[in-house]
Amino acid sequence: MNFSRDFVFGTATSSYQIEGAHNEGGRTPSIWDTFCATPGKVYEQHNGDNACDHYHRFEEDIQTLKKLGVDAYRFSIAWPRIFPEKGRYNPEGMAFYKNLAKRLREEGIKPAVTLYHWDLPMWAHEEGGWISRESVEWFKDYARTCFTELDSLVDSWITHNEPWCAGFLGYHQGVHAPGHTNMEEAVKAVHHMLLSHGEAVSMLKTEFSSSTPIGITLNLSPIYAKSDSANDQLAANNADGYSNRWFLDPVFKGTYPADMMNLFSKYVHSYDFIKEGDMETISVPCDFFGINYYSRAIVEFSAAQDFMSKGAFSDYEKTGMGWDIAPDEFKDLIIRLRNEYTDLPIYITENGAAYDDEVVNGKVHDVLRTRYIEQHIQAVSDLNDLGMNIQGYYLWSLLDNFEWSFGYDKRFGMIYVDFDTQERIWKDSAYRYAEIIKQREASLQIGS
Ligand code: GBH
Repeated sequence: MNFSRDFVFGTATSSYQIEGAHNEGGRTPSIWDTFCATPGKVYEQHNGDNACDHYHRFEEDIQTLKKLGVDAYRFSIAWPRIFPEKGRYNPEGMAFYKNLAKRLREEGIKPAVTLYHWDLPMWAHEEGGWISRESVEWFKDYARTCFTELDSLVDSWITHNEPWCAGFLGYHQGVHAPGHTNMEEAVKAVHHMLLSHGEAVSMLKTEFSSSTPIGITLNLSPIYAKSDSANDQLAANNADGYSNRWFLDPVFKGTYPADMMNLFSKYVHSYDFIKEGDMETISVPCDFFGINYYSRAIVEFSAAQDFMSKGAFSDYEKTGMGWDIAPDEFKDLIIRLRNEYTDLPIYITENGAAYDDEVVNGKVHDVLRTRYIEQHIQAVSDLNDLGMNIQGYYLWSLLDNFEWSFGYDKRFGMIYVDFDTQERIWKDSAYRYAEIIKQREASLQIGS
């Protein structure tokens, strides 16, 4: 592996997944609190009420980050801590993030801050949520407050995390909050999320004249057809449209893909929610591009599955989520993005794997996760050797945490969390990650 000194090694979390303290500091519920309380939505009806109790233990967690030797820490802000009610700013909620960012900086760790990692305030949902175009205005108010209070303490801003999940899993597949199953709503929700992204980017640059880098994070998955048959090829094209192009095209080309607009029009009765100027707003230039990569997919044709396409059998080794381990396909993905979409610096803002970890004599030998991480960091190094300009890698995740609809059943952390005692235990992967970060410095000293 070969990384320059200014390559950023980091790790990532999100507010609802780790903070807990759901009713402290003036926080009101988000759509995830409500979704968790709805029977049948989340594994064993788990919720983020306490999660990793990071809200109270952030000092300890910062010490862990320091021991790991990471350059940067990616976390998200809980919107309902900042605006617990419509139009009411809550400085106490902001104080938590100000202090967190300040303490990170004092320890030499760069804060990379995501504005929206899925915890929409319930008040906003009750007023129509992302389906309403007004959400763009609510998000702008929220972003403006965050920029005002935090811009001087933050090293990079990410507007949205994975609008595919927030939009399509939340409003179309119904497996994420708010649990709707309406494609027309989902397409509108995505549009408003993307608009709010563009508006926030422009705001930071014009209203604030800030030079803090800002971008968006998309979850992208390379998709392959099961066979050469025209039907399977079509299925792959459609799945790619639904998962990837529906986001890449507007952000980088200022258009939605025409073939997908056509397919979606079976459900979307009118596209008149796309107003003049919207596509220019969405495609405003950013400073970097964030990518979350976990897996690839293979699809086959099925008339019933429509544009979602049917997942096909794959003989690849899987993680504990059942997702294919595919570092080579990760390389295909990045090369394609360079060829078809953008020259912006890329950050891998998430990559990692869940496994059923076991604590034995106070240790966690997570051999498979360690290998997954090594393979993907090696892929980043290979990609940079090809000139792909990836400037950072954030491991998902620092801690085992609330894995959305899987509750605490799936562990993504490099640090094990005992959710009864809140004890944190370093897994082997954490030691290995710290070593990789350190080795970079050692090898560079020899080389330079
Ligand atoms: C991210 O979502 C989230 O940002 C984060 O909050 C979460 O904890 C983390 O990942 C782990 O899940 O088609 O079967 O091959 C990732 C969401 C994961 C969605 C991979 C699409 C495709 C799996 N994506 N998934 S498959």
